[in-house]
Amino acid sequence: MKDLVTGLLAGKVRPLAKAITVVENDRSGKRELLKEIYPRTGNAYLLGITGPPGAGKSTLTDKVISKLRQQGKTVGVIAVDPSSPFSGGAILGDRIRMQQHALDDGVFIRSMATRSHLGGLSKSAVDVMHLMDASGKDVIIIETVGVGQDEVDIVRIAKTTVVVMVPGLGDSVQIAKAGVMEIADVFAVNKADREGADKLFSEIRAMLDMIKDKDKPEIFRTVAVDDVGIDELVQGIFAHGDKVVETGLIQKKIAEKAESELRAYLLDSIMERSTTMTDYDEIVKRVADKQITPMDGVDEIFAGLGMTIKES
Ligand SMILES: Nc1nc2c(ncn2[C@@H]2O[C@H](COP(=O)(O)OP(=O)(O)OP(=O)(O)O)[C@@H](O)[C@H]2O)c(=O)[nH]1
Ligand SMILES: [Mg+2]
Repeated sequence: MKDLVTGLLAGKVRPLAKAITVVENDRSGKRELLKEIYPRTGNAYLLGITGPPGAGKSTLTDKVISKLRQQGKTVGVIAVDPSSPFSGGAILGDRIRMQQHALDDGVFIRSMATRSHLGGLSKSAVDVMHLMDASGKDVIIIETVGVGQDEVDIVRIAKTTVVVMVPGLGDSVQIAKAGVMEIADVFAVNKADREGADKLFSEIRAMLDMIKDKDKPEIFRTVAVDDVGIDELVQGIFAHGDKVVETGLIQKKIAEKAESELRAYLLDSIMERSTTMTDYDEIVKRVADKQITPMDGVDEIFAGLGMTIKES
C-alpha cells in the first residue's frame, strides 16, 4: 500500500492504474488509500464536458487533450457511462477516438460504465478523479452524457462545465427543458459544419439573453472532427476558470463539491445498509400492501439500523 501511494503521488502511471482498480472494484484498502491521498487533492483543474449522446463530446475531448498537451499540461480523462447508440459499444468508441494519446504518459484515460444505483455521478467516478488529481494531473476532464441528474452533479464537481450542443436535435424549447442553460459555463456548438449550426447559435444566445443579464456563458462554434475552433474553446474555458477565481466563486464551488460528495456517500451508505437488512424486503412488501406508509417504512429501517429520527 505504501509503495502504491508513493508511486501514485509521484505521478507514475502503473500505480495510478492499480489504485483505480482498487477503487473501482471496492477492494480492501480503498478506504485507507483514499485517506492517504485525499489531502493531496484539489490542485487539478476539473473540467466537465456534457451534452446529448453522440454530440461529439469524446471527439472534442480528444482535441482538447492535444491542446493541453501542447501547453505542457498533463491530463486525466474520465468518461462516465458512455452509452450513446451513435458510437455503438461506447467504451470501445472512446478508446478509438482518443487512441492517439494512448502512448503518452502525460494522458490517462478511463472509461467507466458504472453509475450509482441512485442515479447521478457515481462515487467511484469521483474517487477516480481524486486519484488522478493526487497523481498530479493538471487538468481532469469528466465526460458525461447529459441526460438528467449527471449534468447537475458534474456542475457541482467541475470548475468549468462545457455543454456541447449540436444542430438538428430539436428546437430551443428543448434546450431550455434540458436545463443546460443553468449549468453551462461555456457552450460548444459542435458539428458546426452541419446545417442549422448558426440557427442553434442564435437560439442559445437569445435564450441566454432572456434568462441572464450578467455572466453570460460564451458560445463557441467547433468542428471537432476537423480540429476547428478548439483553440478558442480552450481559451474560453480557462478564461472562465480565471473569472471563477477572481470573483471568489471558487470558494462556493469547493464547498458545494464537498457537500455533493458527502451526500453521495451518505445516501449510498444508508441504502447499502438498508437493503442488506433482513427485513428490508418485508418492509417493502408492507408498503406495497398499503399496511404502512413509505415514511413509516423509513422509520422502521432507521430503527433497525439503530438510528432514531427526531420529529421535526
Ligand atoms: N460532422 C461532424 N461530425 C462530428 C463532429 N464531431 C464529432 N463528430 C462525429 O459524431 C460521432 C459521435 O462522436 P463522439 O465523439 O463519439 O460523440 P460523444 O458525444 O462522445 O458520444 P457518446 O459519448 O457516445 O454520447 C462520431 O461519428 C464523430 O466522428 C463534428 O464536428 N462534425
Ligand atoms: Mg463519448
